[in-house]
Amino acid sequence: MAVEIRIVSIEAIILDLPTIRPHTLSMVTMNRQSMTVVRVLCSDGIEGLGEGTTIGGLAYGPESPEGIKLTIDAYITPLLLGHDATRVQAAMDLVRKAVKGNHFSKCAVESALLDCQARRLGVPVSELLGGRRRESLPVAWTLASGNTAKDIDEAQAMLGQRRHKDFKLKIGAKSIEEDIGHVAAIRKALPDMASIRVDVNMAWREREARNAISALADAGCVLVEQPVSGIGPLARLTQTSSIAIMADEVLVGPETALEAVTAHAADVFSIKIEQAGGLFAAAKVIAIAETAGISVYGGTMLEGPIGTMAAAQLMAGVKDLQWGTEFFGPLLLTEEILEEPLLFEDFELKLPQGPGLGIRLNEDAISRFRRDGKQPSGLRVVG
Ligand code: MUC
Ligand code: MG
Repeated sequence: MAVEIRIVSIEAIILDLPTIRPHTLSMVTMNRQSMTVVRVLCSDGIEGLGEGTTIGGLAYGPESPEGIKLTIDAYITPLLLGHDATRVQAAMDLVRKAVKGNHFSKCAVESALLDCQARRLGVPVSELLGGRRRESLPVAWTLASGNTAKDIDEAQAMLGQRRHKDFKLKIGAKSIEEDIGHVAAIRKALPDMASIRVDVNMAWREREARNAISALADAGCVLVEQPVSGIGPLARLTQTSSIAIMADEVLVGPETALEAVTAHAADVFSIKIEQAGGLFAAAKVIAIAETAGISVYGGTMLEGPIGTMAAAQLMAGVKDLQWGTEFFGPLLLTEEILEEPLLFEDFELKLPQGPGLGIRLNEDAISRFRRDGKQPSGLRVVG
């Protein structure tokens, strides 16, 4: 009789990593990124990785790095220890029954379980999600230094290195007039091959957004992400906008995706695995969008390399990726936490061929940046 493979330990470790420069969004300026790294060890010696990461503590979303760790340590781990490690969906059913909300924590654990199972089977995680349609993904860069001249220099450097040609500008913290001037100046300074999009992170009200979107279109911006909060206002703006409107914050799982398509709330959905509640939930959001004729885009919570690769493994299977992704999170960090860095070249992120997520942690970097200062537990990746 086959011996069942069990989950034997789950560790949640908070890392604090500096960013290459301040990153200014409408609600917060980040100077560092904190991520909760999840390591799941199974009885066959296989270890898997997941990541729970948000932006600016509790400034962006309802979960913080500390809350993610607490949810995993106190509520999810006790449920899963001893559970069959090869039955990822069944394990997550158990978690969903006992833990409401907490999408980021669930995503981190589910990613680690999928990493384990894919390693066990000797295939990339993408193969557990339906298989790849591409081996690399277009990656946009976010200009958010808070200064127009610096943003232009940064964009020109990225174009010169052939690292990014699509740029998302974070606006909404300043007046609309200043923001429009900022967008127009950057558009003018960059060559035609560069595209300019903006993310307002819900900072505007509907009426001001309507006028601002029309001015952004005149300035050469091609897409506006989440200008206002709420599905209703977003839907009304989508109906009148001449440029694409993208939904982000309103999409917190398949149910909200269904509400958003029913209301025709956007032209594009930003798919975020953490916001959706995990890779399987994000796959449902993608299916809902595709069925409704809405484009999908690979969004980020500025995750480090683990969360970024989990999302990349999912987006590799998307059929039409007209707007690409923004999987640049690891490049915002000054430090490398992988043995082998993710490969960004020719404006794309290359997917690794190895099993699972296809990445390995650099243990020295983990020791150096873990908040609790603890030394490694002795658990290591096998296979
Ligand atoms: C968001 O709202 O999309 C993505 C890029 C960035 O700079 O912030 C994130 C969050
Ligand atoms: Mg956004």
